Amino acid sequence: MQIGTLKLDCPAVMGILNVTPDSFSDGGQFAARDDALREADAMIAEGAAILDIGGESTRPGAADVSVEEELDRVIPVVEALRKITDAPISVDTSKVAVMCAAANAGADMINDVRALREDGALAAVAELDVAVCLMHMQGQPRTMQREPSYHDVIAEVSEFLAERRDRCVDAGIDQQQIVLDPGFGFGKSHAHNVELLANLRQLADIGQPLLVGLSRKATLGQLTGREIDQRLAASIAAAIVAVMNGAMIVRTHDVAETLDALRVAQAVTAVGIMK
Ligand code: 7PM
Repeated sequence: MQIGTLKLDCPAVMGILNVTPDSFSDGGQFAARDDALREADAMIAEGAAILDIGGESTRPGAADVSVEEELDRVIPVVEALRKITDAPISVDTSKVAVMCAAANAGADMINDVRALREDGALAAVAELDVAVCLMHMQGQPRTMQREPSYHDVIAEVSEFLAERRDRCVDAGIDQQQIVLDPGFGFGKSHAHNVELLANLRQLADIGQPLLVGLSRKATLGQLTGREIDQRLAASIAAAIVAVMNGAMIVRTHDVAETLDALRVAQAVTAVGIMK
């Protein structure tokens, strides 16, 4: 498995780069792009193995963003970043036009919280030379947290991800380019999230590398009683549980701290393998 220049031979950190109008300076489009590039540079310096660039259209509860708006936000950043770094770039989108433009601008992976279920997405990605992250989500972002419900959350998420993987392979996507993600917080109660984290190994057994996004999420707020900007320790603990249960990519806001923690887990795991 290889994503751009990233060999997934041990767990890696994915740095989250939001490019929304409100996440950066109000100095206009070019200033916002410069802010994003500075932030990206800092995350690479801290050891991010891959960056995930998102135009916010897929965030829980977020209003829909038009194709034009998402293209305007994301593509200039991908282009500029590609000029200054070999670091693998992932683009968080469900829109076919953004997937194509991102790949043309040099993106290495499409991170789709809808797992290529939009019309034309499977066929489009099959034509592009990119990896893909397929995430599980129950319902749609605006309403998915109202009443998440499962008979057996592990079995249902597992079946969904294996089925989407198979559909991708049938559509002509290289199996070596497919990453799976349980989608923590996407149509899941607190109890569902904890059950998934505890049983992540079953999802790893599907046979594709697993990506997990737990950084600062509400479930960690529930466990600790802490606000979003006070969830670093909980995020790191969750990341370690995830990699000890087979996760290969940890999506995080806090690259340096998460990488330190992963190095400790990696050292212990490496000794375990030698026995
Ligand atoms: C508000 C709530 C803002 C939640 C942002 C979020 C994932 C993702 C996101 C994930 C993959 C966040 C989320 N989460 N993509 N995009 N996996 N593959 O916390 O868990 O960043 S958005």
